Formats: sequence, C-alpha cells, structure tokens
Amino acid sequence: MKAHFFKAVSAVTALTAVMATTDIAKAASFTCSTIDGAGHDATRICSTSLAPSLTDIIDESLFLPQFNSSELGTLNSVSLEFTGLLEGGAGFESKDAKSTSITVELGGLLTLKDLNGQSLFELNPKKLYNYSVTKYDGIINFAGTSGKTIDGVTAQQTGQKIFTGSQLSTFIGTANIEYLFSAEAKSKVTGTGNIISYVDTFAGSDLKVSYQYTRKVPEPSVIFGLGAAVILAILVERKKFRKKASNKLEVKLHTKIDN
Ligand SMILES: [Ca+2]
Repeated sequence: MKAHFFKAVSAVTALTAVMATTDIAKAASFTCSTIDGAGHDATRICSTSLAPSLTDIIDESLFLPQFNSSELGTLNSVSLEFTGLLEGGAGFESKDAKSTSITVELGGLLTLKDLNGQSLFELNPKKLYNYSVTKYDGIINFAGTSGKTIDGVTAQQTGQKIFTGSQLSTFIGTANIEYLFSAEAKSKVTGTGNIISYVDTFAGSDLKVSYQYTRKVPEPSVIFGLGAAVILAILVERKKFRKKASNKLEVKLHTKIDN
C-alpha cells in the first residue's frame, strides 16, 4: 500500500516535470527528472545547455527552474554543476629553416554569473596539442611536411557549488532562474619565430541543478480521516444489509402466520 502510494507520487512528479518543460519551451529549454532516494528523500535534477558557438560570447542566457516546494516538499540542499566546453580548429605553417615543434593551445575563460552580476564560476579549460614539423616545405597551405590543419580539438572543465541553509531561498519558487554565460578565447599557436597560423575557438556550456529534498507526505490527521471515512462507510453498508435481511424474515413470518 505504502509502496503504491509513493509510486503514484513519482508518476505525478514526472508528469509535472514534462508539462513544466513544455510550458516554458520558448523562453527556456531544460529537462527535469526525479530520482527516488531512501525513505521520503528524492532528488530532482534539471539541466540545460548552450551548443558551442564562435567566441567571444558575452552574457548568453541559460535558464533553470526553481524548486516548487509547495508541490514537492522540503528542499534540503542544492548542487549547481557548470561545465565549460571548448571546441576548436587551427592551422599552421612553419617557415623555419630547421625542423621544429609547434604547439596548438586551445583555451579560454568561461564564466557563469547570476542576474545580480555575482560570479558563480570561472573556469579555464585548456589543452595543449604538440606537432613536429620539418623545415619549411616551400608552400603555404597549412599542410605538407612543415604545416598542418587541425579540426575538432576539445577541452572542458567542470565546477560544482553546493548551497544549503539560508542560501536555498533564491532557489525556491515557481519561476525560472536566469544565469549568464560568457566565454573569452585564449587559444594560440606557438613554437617558432617564423610561423603563419590561425585558430578558431568555439565555446558552449552545460548547466545542471540537483535539488535534494524530502517529499511532501499527507498529514497523519488526513490519513486518520480517510481511514475513519472508510470504516464509517462499511458500518453503514452493514446496517443497511441487516435491516434488509430482518425485513425479509418479517415478511416470511407474516406469510406463514397468514397461511
Ligand atoms: Ca606546406
């Protein structure tokens, strides 16, 4: 009985999540799911993302829903997880008279702040790619023995923040929370004094909030009230049945006496 009750609660929660996501699809795009924990504990996870686009990026909005405490229960803690993603491409041609090593560095400063301008995360994903090349091959084509074209290099970094106590108030409500994402490219190609190169840096991000909470359960008085109502209904039905049976017996007795 208890297990069935909580399954029903989970189903309602999941449905609410889908409806909420659909309702605000135009303004903000995120998905939510709920995971059952021990006892009445549960975690509601909502995530959103920005696909990589060419840097620099300034104050791009990301939305996540607040925690609806009147519907879900008591919020205990919040985890906010921000992942900064860098994707890039580069090309170089060494014009040196000797063989050398060229380094392509994909990097950037990726930040997330709230609408009040308070910084929440500052990440510096960075990745180095080393290439050995010969002396200048005579053709500037970012290929051959002294040049190279590189696509699809990536770098990423994740940060996490935990909120508890009085910090939780900003997360509780029925609205969406807006965050601002910015990305400044720091990519470069280095290795020799005689080099022709280019580099493109794209940046994107994933943002995930996890609401750890205790489910709302019916008050004991409500459960008692429901139980009392069921018992009362059974008693009334029994009384009706007894009265019917006694009437039938009476009719039979009268019939016998009349005969
Ligand atoms: Ca070349």
